[in-house]
Amino acid sequence: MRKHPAKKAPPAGPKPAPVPRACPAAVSDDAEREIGRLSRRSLLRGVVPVGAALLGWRWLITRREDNGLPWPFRRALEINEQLARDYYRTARLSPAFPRSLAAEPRPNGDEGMSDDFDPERWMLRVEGLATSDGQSETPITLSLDAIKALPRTDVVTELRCIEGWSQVVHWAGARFLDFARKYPPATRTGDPPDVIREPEKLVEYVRMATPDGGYYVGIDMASALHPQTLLCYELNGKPLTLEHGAPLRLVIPVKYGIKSIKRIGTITFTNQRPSDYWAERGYDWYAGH
Ligand SMILES: Nc1nc2c(c(=O)[nH]1)N[C@H]1C(S)=C(S)[C@@H](COP(=O)(O)O)O[C@H]1N2
Ligand SMILES: [Mo]
Repeated sequence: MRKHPAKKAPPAGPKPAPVPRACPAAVSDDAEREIGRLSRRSLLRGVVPVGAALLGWRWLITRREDNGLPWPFRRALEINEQLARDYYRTARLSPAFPRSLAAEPRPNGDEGMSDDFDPERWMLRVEGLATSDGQSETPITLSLDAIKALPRTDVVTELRCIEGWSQVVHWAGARFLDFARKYPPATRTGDPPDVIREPEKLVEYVRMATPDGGYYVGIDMASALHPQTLLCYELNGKPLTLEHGAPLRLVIPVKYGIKSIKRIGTITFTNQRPSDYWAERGYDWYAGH
């Protein structure tokens, strides 16, 4: 055992005068208060949260089960999944702009927009819909009211033309996604369609053409179901005019303007990659940007 070094002897000589202390009793009271304050604080910082966490944990693990997990865990997984899906979708969102920047775009291109068109007699033809066994059935026709009955959605995005100009426009209409939920496409697999949970099972393409067949576009299903893709009937707060594609046009901000077909006559869900007016004239079929 090591010996402690011997204490130094106090220096010889007269005892130093005691250092004056301001009221010793007050000092120890202060110290006690400080200790009390610290332990109360450590109680709040340590014991209370730990206790709360334990209670919380007990609450969690004693919850009703949902698919083999206490429901709060199941909900957390579902929220995670939703976040992942939302992230996937929103990761590709086209930039949105303030409405104050929106203006009327130059009317551009009138292929397939013959003068003898009568908007009053217009009906939308839809082909390639699913039946309950996932196969396509006979075409249906829809009025504009059927499209307007779907939830109205606004987007303020840039219309970008391959000619080099672009314009911020405020469009309104039905999301193509909501249209496809109400009128589901046939599937490739023969399964019943589930547009939200199993879009990969749907046929791969959407074809749209003007009533006279003079202009037509092919769209991949993922871009058609993109949350900013609209079946549009309003431009900058007013009903679409004929030159901008009344009664119904496509607005697909993730692609160049060539794909935003005006005056849609027919929508076809199909597994054959559709021909495309501008792709046949040398432009990129996908036309994303
Ligand atoms: N039916 C039809 N839709 C069309 C076109 C066309 O020639 N015919 N041109 C496309 C092109 S190249 C562009 S840039 C946009 C322009 O839309 P806007 O005329 O409403 O500005 O429409 C697209 N949709
Ligand atoms: Mo364009």
